[in-house]
Amino acid sequence: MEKTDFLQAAVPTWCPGCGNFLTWQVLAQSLADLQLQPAEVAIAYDIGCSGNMGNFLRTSAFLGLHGRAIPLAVGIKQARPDLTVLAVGGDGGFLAEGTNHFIHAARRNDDITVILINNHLFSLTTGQATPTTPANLPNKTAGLFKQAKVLNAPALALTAGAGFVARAFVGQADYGQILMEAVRHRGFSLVEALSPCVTFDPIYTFAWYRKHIRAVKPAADWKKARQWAEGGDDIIKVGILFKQADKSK
Ligand SMILES: Cc1ncc(C[n+]2csc(CCOP(=O)(O)OP(=O)(O)O)c2C)c(N)n1
Ligand code: SF4
Repeated sequence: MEKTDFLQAAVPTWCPGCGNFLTWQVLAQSLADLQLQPAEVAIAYDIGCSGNMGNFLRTSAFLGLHGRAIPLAVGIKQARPDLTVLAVGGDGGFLAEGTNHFIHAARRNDDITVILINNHLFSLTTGQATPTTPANLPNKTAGLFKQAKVLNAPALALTAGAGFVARAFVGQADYGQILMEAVRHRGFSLVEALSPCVTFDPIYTFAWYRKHIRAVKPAADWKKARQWAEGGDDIIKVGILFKQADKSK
């Protein structure tokens, strides 16, 4: 298979420069490199800018309700265990509306790959705060809620018992390798994709990420992974933070 076999003819409607373009292209390439056929892959999409990817990737797809892509993916996998099943959505969909599904799919070790495209905002609805919005990021709901603690997707997945947890900046050279490893993993796998929203986020830009990410080597040490997930000092650890042997069998 070629990357183009996984791409629809439609031109994406994202803002020029949006990080979603990279996930779209890199995921298509990764699925082709995994030697999968488009019909062997089913992707459940959330509602949001990220979820619009369902219109531009050529696989079996289900564009569901906001916050519900993960249970859709779980249901697809249960009905068709032969398929490679992914859920693609935003930090709003997976960590606000659908947090419960995220936690329980990780806890149950459902055999799906979750690509959580973290742009720090509810972007399709023009930039309100989600549970991942840093306190310093201007947004349309600033002042309404105190962001006492932001949710950290890799840390939450680790706490819930996920066996494969990764974080990647969408512009890093090995993003595709990380996606491929996540899809290969049997059991629940998470890739938090750090993806700039060039329209509503003036701080966490491509340039910002290039200065602040540090790659780590894949580990099987849960405590270390938890530390890497939490980070600190404005340095964000990227790579496969945690990978344990297949628990799904
Ligand atoms: C149940 C439900 N609640 C709220 C909405 C409104 N809504 C549509 S898109 C969206 C924001 C999506 O944000 P996120 O999941 O972070 O994805 P992004 O657009 O940032 O990629 C919201 C709140 C909805 N469609 N359905
Ligand atoms: S609003 Fe942000 S996330 Fe949505 S398409 Fe534009 S740049 Fe991308």
